[in-house]
Amino acid sequence: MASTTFPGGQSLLPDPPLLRFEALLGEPAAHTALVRLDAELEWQRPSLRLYGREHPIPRRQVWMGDPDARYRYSGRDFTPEPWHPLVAEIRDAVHARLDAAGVPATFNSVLLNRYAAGNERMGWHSDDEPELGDDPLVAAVSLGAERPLRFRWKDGDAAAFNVWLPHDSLLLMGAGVQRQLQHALLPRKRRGLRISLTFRQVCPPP
Ligand SMILES: O=C(O)CCC(=O)C(=O)O
Ligand SMILES: [Mn+2]
Repeated sequence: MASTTFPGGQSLLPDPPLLRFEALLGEPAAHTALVRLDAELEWQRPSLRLYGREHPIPRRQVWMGDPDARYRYSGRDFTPEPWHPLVAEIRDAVHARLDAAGVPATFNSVLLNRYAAGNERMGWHSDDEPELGDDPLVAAVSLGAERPLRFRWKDGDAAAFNVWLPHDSLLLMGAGVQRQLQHALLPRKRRGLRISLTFRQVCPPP
């Protein structure tokens, strides 16, 4: 896939914008973050109802954020856990990196995903829940094993493509990405632990 450089990052797609930044936290901070988030969060494996049957999700997760950032995800209501200080630090690093790149954003919540190995995954979806408003920005931080996030277009026949997410990288899915594309973290052989943090701005209910 063609890519151009961007202040402090790489533009992978101009429209809608997909930007990838590397070395968000630097080492050893990124490694420490992976180890501490793995150990210190209360990782959950909720079940989702599909065709009348309960299926535990094929990964673990934690929903975290400001108290009013309530969220419906795959048919369930999530009340956020209060900010873990390390996650708040990562959020601030995301804000600073995006500011420096001229794409300011503010996030009040984050879905953390923990994939123990390459068989754990997330299916095709868009982050387009009504609470996120029109054309939300979603910023995904990756720690641990490098895996590709696969994208496919909702309309037309342009080819699906992979965006590789190295340890300590940040992917900004800009305005229009959720409307025009779906993404999935497909299974991948021989991969170790990966934790992703997908930051969002939830609009509080009126
Ligand atoms: O783990 C990832 O990089 C993707 C996670 C994701 O798509 C989500 O949290 O909505
Ligand atoms: Mn997503």
